[in-house]
Amino acid sequence: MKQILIISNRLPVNVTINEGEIETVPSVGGLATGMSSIYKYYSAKWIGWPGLNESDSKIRTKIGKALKKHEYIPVFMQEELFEDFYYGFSNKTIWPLYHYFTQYVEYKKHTWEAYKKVNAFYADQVIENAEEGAYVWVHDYHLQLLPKMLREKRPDLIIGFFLHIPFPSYEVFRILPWRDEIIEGLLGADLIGFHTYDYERHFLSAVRRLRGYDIDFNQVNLDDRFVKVDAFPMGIDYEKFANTAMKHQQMAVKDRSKIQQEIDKHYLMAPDQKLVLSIDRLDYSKGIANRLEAFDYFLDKYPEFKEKVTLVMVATPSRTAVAQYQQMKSEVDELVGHINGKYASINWTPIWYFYRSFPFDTLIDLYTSCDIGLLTPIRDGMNLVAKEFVASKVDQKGVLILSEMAGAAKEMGEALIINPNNYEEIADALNEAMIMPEEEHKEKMSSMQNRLQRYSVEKWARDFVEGMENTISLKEKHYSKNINTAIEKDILSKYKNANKRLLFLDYDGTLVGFQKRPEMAKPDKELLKLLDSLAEDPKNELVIISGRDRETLEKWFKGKPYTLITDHGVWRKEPKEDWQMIETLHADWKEQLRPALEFYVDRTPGSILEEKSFSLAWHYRKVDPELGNMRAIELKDEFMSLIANHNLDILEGNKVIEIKNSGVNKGRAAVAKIGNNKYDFTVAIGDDWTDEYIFEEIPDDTITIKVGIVKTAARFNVESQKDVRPLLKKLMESGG
Ligand code: GDG
Repeated sequence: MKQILIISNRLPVNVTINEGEIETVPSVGGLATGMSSIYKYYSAKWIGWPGLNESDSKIRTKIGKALKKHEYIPVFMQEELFEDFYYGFSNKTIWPLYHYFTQYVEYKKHTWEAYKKVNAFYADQVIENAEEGAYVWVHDYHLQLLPKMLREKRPDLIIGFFLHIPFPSYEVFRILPWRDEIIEGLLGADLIGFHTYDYERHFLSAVRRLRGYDIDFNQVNLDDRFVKVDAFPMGIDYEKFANTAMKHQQMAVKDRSKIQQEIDKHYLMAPDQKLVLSIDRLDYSKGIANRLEAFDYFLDKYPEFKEKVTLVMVATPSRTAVAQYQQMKSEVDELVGHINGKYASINWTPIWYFYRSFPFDTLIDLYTSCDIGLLTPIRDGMNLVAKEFVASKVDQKGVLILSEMAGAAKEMGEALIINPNNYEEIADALNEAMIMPEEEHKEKMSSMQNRLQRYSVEKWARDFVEGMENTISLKEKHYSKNINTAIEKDILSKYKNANKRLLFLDYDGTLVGFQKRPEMAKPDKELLKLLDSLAEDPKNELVIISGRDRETLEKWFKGKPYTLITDHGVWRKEPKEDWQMIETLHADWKEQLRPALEFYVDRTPGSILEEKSFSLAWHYRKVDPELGNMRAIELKDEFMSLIANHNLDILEGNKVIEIKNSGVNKGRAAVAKIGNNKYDFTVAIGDDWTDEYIFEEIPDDTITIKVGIVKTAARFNVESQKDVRPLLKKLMESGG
């Protein structure tokens, strides 16, 4: 069985020390249920904080031993470090920022340092426990640096990361001083998962804008590997909620929980009253204050419901050490007091407010007994309470009112969806829920239940792990053409044994890396030396084949013993000879099209127009990546009709769009260069889309090599531009 390690800030277990004796009680939260569904296929271990920071090393060891039977590995931290990491950076920086509460975000260097330290600490624990090639699934915002830390030390691991909270839009994310480190940290993973497509979109946008990486649908192409990004909406343990709810409903009255008996009594006294339920951690993101204000507004706007409705509000204490949570607690206490004071009568209290946590069975009683679920988060990654409420409605009687800002709203379209800041809308939804006919309850509930039953937390976990597995086969597909030691050996021996060799080398992105401006990519000394030594071998003919103009290449390679093919195959220059035009071309069209391209340059900051003898090239490497891509599509679209009847082509390169005479391409130029000559070794190396013409048109026995791990007609790949020179060097050396 393959190993999987699950890493989260908190282990799913409660540890207590009673007179030196350790007691461990696993907590059966949603995540633990989801994970248990993959235990059948993997040998699993869970690494995380056990909920206490024991400093005595003997007791630590004892706790470690007690947890071992559950396959849990505790991470202990010094109290101060934990404070800065957990209450500090995680909950005073990331949490408010990702939930769009920018006014609460703290930017403290020492808490960031603690965050880094704790992530590194976790990395050590993972590395110590991970078998070769193990799967590692990292959870949530506390551990965003962990994927990169693991990747650096253990490239053999398959790493997945799932974020349980929203990923904010780029405009908000960019506020963070450590945004680049966080993005790079996450990109250490093979698979990154979010609850919704919106969060995925925001993340990809931040990746593109901050780091400039290329994105192909939901795949980030890094220099040497790629990262898959996808949406996996987390589900719940549906059967557990539905079955427990069913069991409770069939229970004899005397066996029911205390709270259920109280509710039963209440309904006996006020049979036409309805209960509205809300359950959340007391957190500013959950929109508790605005819910109360909207409830107040509802009672004002629809006075007919006075004495007919009660809001049952459960707020579970959370992060009580953080100032904003303390302030919010006072605010909520005050609001509840204010509303109850304003409307209460001898027979009616508008709000029953519980500031505490309840056992699971009580939770089910609340879900089944209350008529309306009212969940109004300002921002919420998913909101599982909404799903649990629906799953527990086994009689399909009940209405859910849900904020559009919760990830769950994306899947629960049958709920009454509201904007949590719009009291009018909330009040109207409450009215609608109060008077909704029961057939409609049933209709809405059953569609939501069907979906929740299908996409349970078990399915969610299996899907994510399957996503991780798929990255392996994807990698294999990509890397199958990668030049490994055996292939390299074969190429080198063919080179060695050949007497007449031809080498086609693309320039930008192959021999040199990309620069912000094209003229900055001059050949360096090391490159010239390498090319010279290759060209000096009398068995070799070296060809630089590029989309660049002939003036530039002539300047850079003046007097060199190589053939130059420029302008995508318009011109060729043999050593010591003059330039020759390979194809007969015309350039009168340039006058007509230039103004339209200049218009694009004016409207797209950072883009430039390059004029070549027989083509016009619009470069957008320095443009904001999203704008650049959008404009490129626009430009292609517009020019498609402009160039009709002109015998022209639009050529798309790496961050450049070129308009040129049709029929001219590097492939034709390469074939023309070969002519009737017989070579016993031909190699062509290129990174660009325009090099695909060479790969396609050149004779089949050519060793064609694509730079980068993308789809290609070439026979082989190397991972990045950095691999090209070492390969050429090896060729040169093997030539004797
Ligand atoms: C984060 C994201 C995302 C609550 N009170 C009691 C109690 N609960 C249980 C509920 C539910 C869970 O806690 C709360 O989950 P939520 O999803 O609603 O919210 P967060 O805690 O903020 O969770 C959130 C989630 O991660 C998963 O990815 O959905 O967006 O913020 O399961 O039942 N359980 C018991 N007593 C209580 O009083 N027993």
